[in-house]
Amino acid sequence: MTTSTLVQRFALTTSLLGAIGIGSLTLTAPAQAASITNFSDWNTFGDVLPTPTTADLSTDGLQDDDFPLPSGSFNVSGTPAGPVGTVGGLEDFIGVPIGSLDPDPVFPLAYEGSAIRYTVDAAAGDSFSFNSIFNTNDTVFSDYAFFSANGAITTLNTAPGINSPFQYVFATPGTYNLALGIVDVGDFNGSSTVSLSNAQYTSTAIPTPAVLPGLIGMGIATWRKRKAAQAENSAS
Ligand SMILES: [Ca+2]
Ligand SMILES: [Ca+2]
Repeated sequence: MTTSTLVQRFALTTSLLGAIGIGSLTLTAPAQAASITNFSDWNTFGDVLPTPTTADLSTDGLQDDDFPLPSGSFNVSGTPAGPVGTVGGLEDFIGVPIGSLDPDPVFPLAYEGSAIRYTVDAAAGDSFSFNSIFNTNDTVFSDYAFFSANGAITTLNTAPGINSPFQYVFATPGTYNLALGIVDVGDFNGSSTVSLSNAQYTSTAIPTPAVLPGLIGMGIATWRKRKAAQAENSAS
């Protein structure tokens, strides 16, 4: 295909999309998607350092819990990690029953942590994805980072230093309370961090390839009618 043919086809496609009124739809991202991918727009609990593109969280409670490193070595914000397993604690913040973050109902329990949360109205098939990197100096217990959607908690990759992608697909339409967090397990000591990045929201609201041919077919019909009308006007 020559460059000029390519340009002509692009011009025709743009014209057709404009004729059927979806040109702007394909070029403008939904406001909701822009917001959920900005970590600065998420609510925070405990030790969180959010930016528009990243969020760092830790289990550092600023209580000499980074031993053998100096106190506060893992803290990212100056605010201590918050309590787990109590009213007004981390479970209340992310909207799950107290005890939900404990690896075991008896032992070990989760002691403190940090999280961010965001509420989104999703359509079936929409997806939210991000990357996480977990790090820890805890050699006794296994602290962990997690993702939750309406109370369903999934543990993220806890292999230290590995940049891991994660994707959640919304199975049914509705309002979803999302949370990302990290907890100290077994005791308050041995700090851990998680770094989040690359948040993306894919919406099914944009016409899919399956329906585009039909829409373009409608556009061609409209375009031909206009051309015919123009030709008729020119002739008269
Ligand atoms: Ca701690
Ligand atoms: Ca720990």
